[in-house]
Amino acid sequence: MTIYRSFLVSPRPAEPTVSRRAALWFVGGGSLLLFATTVGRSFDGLLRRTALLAPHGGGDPGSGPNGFQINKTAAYAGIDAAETGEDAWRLVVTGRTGTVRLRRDELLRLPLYSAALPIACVEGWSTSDQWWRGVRLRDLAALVGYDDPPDVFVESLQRSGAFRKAALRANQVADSRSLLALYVNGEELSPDHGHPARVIVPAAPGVLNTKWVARMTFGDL
Ligand SMILES: Nc1nc2c(c(=O)[nH]1)N[C@H]1C(S)=C(S)[C@@H](COP(=O)(O)O)O[C@H]1N2
Ligand SMILES: [Mo]
Repeated sequence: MTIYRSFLVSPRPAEPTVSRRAALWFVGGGSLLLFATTVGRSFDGLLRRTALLAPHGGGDPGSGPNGFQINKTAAYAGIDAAETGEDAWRLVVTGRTGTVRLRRDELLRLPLYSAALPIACVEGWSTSDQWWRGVRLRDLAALVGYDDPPDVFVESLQRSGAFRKAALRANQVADSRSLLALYVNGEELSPDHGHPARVIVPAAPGVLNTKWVARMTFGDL
């Protein structure tokens, strides 16, 4: 930081502003960073090869539907294609002013926004940024009576398992990057990534990014 600053504020740019020692430190720091990245990557590779921790998207980081790995497949979660289809699926949103049931095509008529966000699973893997597109969580809160977003309790079509539900804090709902995503990387969400709709929020463990969302209940939890 200080090195950068001394570059920026240097009154006489022609003069060398980085001492030899600082330059060495800088280069050293650079290769350390490179080293750390490489170690991280091969560590990642090891994790991917161990059956227990490996994401189920395949052997390499970018594989899986929509171009990135998956945690639990739709089949594993017991998601039936019949309940995710246009005719059957409704998003049930509840809040201060009551309950709203939205078809997918109705959701798509709300303002859609994009956010580049990764999925970071506590099991030890994460994706690079993926390009999500969907409805802002705070807009869904507004639909049921909140100008100031409260917490939300999100439930999946998935009937059992610890990951079928998640609670998000008011500040996570308020973040303009927090979406109920309908698309990722320019495509429809694939079944395994949570079709027809899934949560994506910034800077949170992957487990909060509930897939196959069926119900959202706003209100302080
Ligand atoms: N309904 C449901 N949502 C879920 C899960 C799940 O098992 N069921 N797994 C969570 C976990 S632990 C992670 S890391 C992410 C993984 O998302 P992905 O499979 O699309 O990569 O989804 C989250 N959402
Ligand atoms: Mo996860």
